[in-house]
Amino acid sequence: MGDKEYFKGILKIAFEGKASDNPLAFKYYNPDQVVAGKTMREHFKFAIAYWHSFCGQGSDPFGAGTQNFPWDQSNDPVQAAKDKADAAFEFISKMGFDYFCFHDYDLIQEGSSLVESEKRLAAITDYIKTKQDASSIKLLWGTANCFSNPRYMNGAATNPDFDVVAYAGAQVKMALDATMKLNGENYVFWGGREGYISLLNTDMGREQDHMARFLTMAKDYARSQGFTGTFFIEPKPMEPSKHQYDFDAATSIGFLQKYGLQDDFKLNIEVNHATLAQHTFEHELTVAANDNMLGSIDANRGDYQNGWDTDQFPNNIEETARAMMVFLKAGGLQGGGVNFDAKIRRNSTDLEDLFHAHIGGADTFARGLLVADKVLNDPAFSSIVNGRYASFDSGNGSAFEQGKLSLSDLFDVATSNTDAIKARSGKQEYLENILNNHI
Ligand code: XLS
Ligand code: NI
Ligand code: NI
Repeated sequence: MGDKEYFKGILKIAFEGKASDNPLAFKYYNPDQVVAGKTMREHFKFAIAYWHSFCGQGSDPFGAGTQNFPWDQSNDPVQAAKDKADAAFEFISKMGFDYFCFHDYDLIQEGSSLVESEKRLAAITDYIKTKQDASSIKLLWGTANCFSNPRYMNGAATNPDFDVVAYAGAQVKMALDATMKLNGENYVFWGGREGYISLLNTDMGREQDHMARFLTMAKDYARSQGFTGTFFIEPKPMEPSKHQYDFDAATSIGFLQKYGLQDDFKLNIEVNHATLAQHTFEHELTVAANDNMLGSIDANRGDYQNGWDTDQFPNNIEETARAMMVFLKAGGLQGGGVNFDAKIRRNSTDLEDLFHAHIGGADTFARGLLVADKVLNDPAFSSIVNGRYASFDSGNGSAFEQGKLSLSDLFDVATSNTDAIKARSGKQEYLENILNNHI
C-alpha cells in the first residue's frame, strides 16, 4: 500500500530564499518565518484542491483531456481512488503543505446508487484516515459536488423537483459524514447550479427559501453529530448558471442574515469569482471582513481578457498584496485557510508543472503578505489613511458617529460654520507609490 512514488526525482520543496536559482524551491514562502505575529504556515494554512490537481484531466468544451495521470490507470474504482490518494498525499508532503480540500466524488467515483456511493466513500475515507494518521496532513474543508451529475441540471437544493432536493440532501449528508470522519475543520457550500437560467420558469423567492431550509438542515445535522467547524458559502455570480443566488459577498451576507444563518456560516472568497462579479479580490475580502464573515480563501486568478473562471494559479503580486492588507487588518481568516482552487493549463502536461504552479502560488501569497505588512507599518501610509477620518474623532463628528445628532443638528452645524469647506486630497497616487515601493 502506497509504496509507489508518482513524482519521481522531486524531493521535498525547501525554502531557499530569493537568491536561489533552484526552480523547485520556495523563494519567499518560508513556513517558519514570523510576519505580523504569526508564522507564514499559520497565516495561510495552504491547501491543495483535490479536484484540479488530481482529477481534472484538462478537458474543455472543445476537446478531451490532455493529462495522462499515472495514478488514474486502474479500472477498479476503489483501487483508482487509493492510487489517487497516494499521489495526493505524496504531493502535499513534498510541497510541505498541511491541508487538502475535496468534493465527495473527487475522492472516489460516484456509484450507480446512493448506497453504492456511500460504500465507496466509506472505503476511501478509511484509507485516507490511515494516511492522515501516518502524516500530519489535515482536511481544511469538504464539500459535495451537487452540480456535475445531469440530475442537478435544474439545481440541487433549489431544484423545482422535491425528489432531486431529497437526493441532494442524501448526498450532502454523506459528504458531511466523510468530512467529519476525516476531522475536517470546515465545510463548504458552493451553489454552482443554485440559481437560474431563465426567470420565465423560475420562482426565485421560493427557491431561495428552499436553499435556506436546506442549509439549515445540513447545519443542524452536522451540529447534532458533534461538528464544531464553520460552514462556508462560496459566492460566485454565474457559471454554470446564468445567475447564481450567492452572487457576491454582499448578496451572500444579506441572504445568511435574512435566514438567521450568520452565526454558523462565513464566506469562502475566491479571487476569480470576485472578478467575475466585477469586483476586485480586495473588495470581496473587505465586504466579508466588515461583517466578521471572512472565513476562507480560494486562491487563483482570472485572465484580464477572458470573462470566465479560468482558475489560474495566483501570480499577481500587487493584487495579492492589496488582498493581504485586508487579510492582516481583519486579523486573518475565521477558521479557514488558503486553498489553491487553481489548475495548471491544459498544455502544461509534465507532472513537475504541478509543483511549479503551487510554488508560484505560495510565493505570491508570501510576497503579498510581506508587502502588506510593510505598507501597513509605514507611517507615511497609515497617517494619511487615519488622517482622512480625523474629523470624526472628536467634537460634532464624534457625536454624529455616536448617534447623538439629528438632521436638524447637522443643519445648525453647517449654517454656523463660517469657514469655506476645504479641498482635502485623497492622495491616491502617493499611496499607490508607497505600495509599489514596498514590492
Ligand atoms: C467553482 C468553485 C468550486 C468550489 C467548490 O467555480 O470554485 O471549485 O470551490 O465546489
Ligand atoms: Ni472555489
Ligand atoms: Ni471557482
